[in-house]
Amino acid sequence: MLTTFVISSLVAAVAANAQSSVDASIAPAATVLPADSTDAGVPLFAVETTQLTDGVVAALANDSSVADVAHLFAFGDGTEANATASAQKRASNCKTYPGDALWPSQIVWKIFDLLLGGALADIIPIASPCYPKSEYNDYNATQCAIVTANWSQGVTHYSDPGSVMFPMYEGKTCLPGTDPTALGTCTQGGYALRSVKATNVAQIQLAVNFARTLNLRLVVKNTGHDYNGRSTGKDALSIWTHNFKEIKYVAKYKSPTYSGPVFKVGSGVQGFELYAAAEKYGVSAVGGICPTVGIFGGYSAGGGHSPLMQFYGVGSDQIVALEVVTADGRFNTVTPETNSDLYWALLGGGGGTFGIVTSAIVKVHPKMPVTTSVFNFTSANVSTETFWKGVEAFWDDMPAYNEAKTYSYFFIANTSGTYSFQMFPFFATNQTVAQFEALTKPFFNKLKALGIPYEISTTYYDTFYGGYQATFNVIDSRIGGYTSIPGNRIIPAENWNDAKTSAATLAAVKHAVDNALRIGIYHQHPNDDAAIDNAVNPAFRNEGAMLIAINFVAANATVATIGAESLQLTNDILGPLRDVTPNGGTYGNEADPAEPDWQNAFWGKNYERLLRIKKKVDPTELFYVHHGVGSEGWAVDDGDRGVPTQDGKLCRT
Ligand SMILES: Cc1cc2nc3c(=O)[nH]c(=O)nc-3n(C[C@H](O)[C@H](O)[C@H](O)COP(=O)(O)OP(=O)(O)OC[C@H]3O[C@@H](n4cnc5c(N)ncnc54)[C@H](O)[C@@H]3O)c2cc1C
Ligand SMILES: *[C@@H]1O[C@H](CO)[C@@H](O)[C@H](O)[C@H]1NC(C)=O
Ligand SMILES: *[C@@H]1O[C@H](CO)[C@@H](O)[C@H](O)[C@H]1NC(C)=O
Ligand SMILES: *[C@@H]1O[C@H](CO)[C@@H](O)[C@H](O)[C@H]1NC(C)=O
Ligand SMILES: *[C@@H]1O[C@H](CO)[C@@H](O)[C@H](O)[C@H]1NC(C)=O
Ligand SMILES: *[C@@H]1O[C@H](CO)[C@@H](O)[C@H](O)[C@H]1NC(C)=O
Ligand SMILES: *[C@@H]1O[C@H](CO)[C@@H](O)[C@H](O)[C@H]1NC(C)=O
Ligand SMILES: *[C@@H]1O[C@H](CO)[C@@H](O)[C@H](O)[C@H]1NC(C)=O
Ligand SMILES: *[C@@H]1O[C@H](CO)[C@@H](O)[C@H](O)[C@H]1NC(C)=O
Ligand SMILES: CC(=O)N[C@H]1CO[C@H](CO)[C@@H](O)[C@@H]1O
Repeated sequence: MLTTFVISSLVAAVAANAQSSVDASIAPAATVLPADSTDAGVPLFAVETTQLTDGVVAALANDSSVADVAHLFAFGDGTEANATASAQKRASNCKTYPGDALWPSQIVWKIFDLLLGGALADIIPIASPCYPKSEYNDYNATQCAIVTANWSQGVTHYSDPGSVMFPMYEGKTCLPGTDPTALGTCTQGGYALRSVKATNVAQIQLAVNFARTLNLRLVVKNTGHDYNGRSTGKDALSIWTHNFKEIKYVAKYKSPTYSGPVFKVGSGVQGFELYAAAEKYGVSAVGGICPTVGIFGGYSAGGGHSPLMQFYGVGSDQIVALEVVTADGRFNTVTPETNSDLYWALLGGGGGTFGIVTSAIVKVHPKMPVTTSVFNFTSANVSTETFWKGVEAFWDDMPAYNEAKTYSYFFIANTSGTYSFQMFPFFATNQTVAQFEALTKPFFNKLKALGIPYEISTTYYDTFYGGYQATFNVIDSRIGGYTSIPGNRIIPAENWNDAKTSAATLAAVKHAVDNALRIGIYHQHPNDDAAIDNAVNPAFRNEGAMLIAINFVAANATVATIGAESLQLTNDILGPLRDVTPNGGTYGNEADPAEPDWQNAFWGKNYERLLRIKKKVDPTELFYVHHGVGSEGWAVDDGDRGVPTQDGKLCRT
């Protein structure tokens, strides 16, 4: 039986031994199962057949070179919640951190690595070569120049096991820059400590069991795109799913709930890979607008809006089955029939909360052509009032655009006193240029009548892929930036039902434009037929548009200023939008980290059931993410940074 005493005395005892006491011949703890040992309807990927089983764990206990630590890798049975709680003796209500009795010794980490087959790596902040003095002692001006020049590219961060794309929430440590005298400090900060660079399921299971037994902070990183620091955490063990890259096309999939073509997709697959595969197989697949966002990390787990949602529903709606490692370390097939609660929760309940997805089977759809259009106008040659009449003309026609199953993304900003409206792009799926022009004719006629000059460029593409490549694919995603904080609001279609509400809503939009750095708006509405009963924010189902507001924070802003800008975003910029959208909500994947009443804003009536499922499938509260389901009892103690960061211990409140 596992007791606190055994763990802590073991750790102490092993720590006292010499490094040479680790038997370097310890073999990876895994066995290979048949690919058809799943009832998802598509065989397991090869990387999924390599698993940890009861037999493998029992064999560890039998092997003298690892027997002492074998229990650290045992599957969960629900009793460890008590074991770990008492292990911490309630003196500290925190996860286990360096210096704590339960913290693994170097030797235990080494054995863990051997059992993983060498997949464990220290996480080193990628800009550390810019720092003449740091704990990493790896100053290298050449490498620093490369990292600094490439900092705003997604690949710089998603190809590293620890880096994340929004330093604000990691705690702004170890920022890049080629002038050493202008730099701050380079420490581990809110970056995780070590990463399991997973290339098979057994490694994920070992890491989950190890973290749960020792009460370590565990995080899951796919691309690092998350806006709220949810793929990083100070002194955490991180699991990196990036290498789960396989995509398999199945033309005739059949389950009790869905018959048709599907992809089985590894959880490391990113948008650009999914779209390229769809083009190759002559189908359409649902993903986000940013090419490097992952499909089955946060995106599909948290809703997932898409240019194709108007036809096929949001990202979560595509999922017909998943393979998932749960908090007990077990590998589960999750379908509407098997683990149905978990299936419901994983489709919209948020990433990093219910388990670690290794692959998903998703619906794919017929290939379709698209007409894209980019256009813009400004207040340079007209009055501010006239400019806003132009915006209003577009706003008023948004219900018609949704009706026509088109989608758009546009920005409104006040730059040095001049307002601009930039459409990038209007995405008219399955429409010819003539159809697009007929749809938007009333709007452009109004611009002409108002005397507002505009520029427009419209192009027809045979398939989604070409249209996507020319437009969304080239948007500057401002990756790596730490001078802005985002927030959003899902605006219900009902806000256009009467002229008064519609005008009040547009007034709140104008207020946001006048107070934020930049506003992005999507006209979007998911196909109602695609909606299945899942945990997706109910606000999406009634959606007419989504607004993203970005507030500016100077690079050298003090904590007090960051706090003030954060409050301004939450209250002054987003407050009026919340007030005019009582039946709206907030998209958790792109949210203000300080979103008030976030349970209701992200999940509405679904929250209660999500919390029940969370308590059942993760009784030890292994998985924590900021503002994730069941995160109420926890907080990161980072001192005050003005915004919530991951640069501190995670403790019960
Ligand atoms: C530039 C940009 C554009 C975007 N465009 C869109 C868009 O068009 N539509 C849209 O809906 N959203 C969009 N988003 C938001 C995006 O959906 C979220 O940032 C999403 O969480 C990213 O998921 P990821 O797996 O790539 O990132 P990560 O930061 O790696 O992970 C996000 C979350 O998922 C968890 N996670 C990762 N992998 C797994 C796994 N295998 N199993 C379980 N949990 C996991 C992580 O722990 C974390 O909590 C955009 C974001 C950015 C930065
Ligand atoms: C453990 O070792 C004993 C003795 O060698 C053996 O009989 C038994 O099968 C082993 N059990 C496992 C799970 O390997
Ligand atoms: C955990 O402890 C509580 C009270 O301390 C007890 O009621 C419960 O039965 C224990 N659960 C398990 C699974 O041991
Ligand atoms: C410095 O970085 C460059 C670029 O990565 C590399 O080629 C070089 O070997 C590095 N120098 C040292 C001393 O590590
Ligand atoms: C605005 O007016 C100026 C002249 O006043 C002209 O040069 C310019 O081209 C106009 N801009 C647009 C967008 O029409
Ligand atoms: C627009 O920007 C200018 C200059 O930055 C500023 O003076 C003005 O107040 C802004 N207008 C509004 C309505 O915020
Ligand atoms: C796309 O348009 C064609 C022709 O207008 C129509 O027949 C087809 O049903 C449309 N496809 C979808 C998925 O709506
Ligand atoms: C829109 O504005 C930019 C300048 O801000 C300009 O370069 C571009 O050509 C304009 N036209 C279109 C169709 O986007
Ligand atoms: C930030 O930098 C600007 C100049 O770029 C300077 O004017 C300002 O005083 C600085 N603020 C702080 C808090 O250091
Ligand atoms: C300036 C610089 O070093 N840029 C590099 C950015 O990364 C690309 C590869 O993605 C290199 O080719 C560039 O040299």
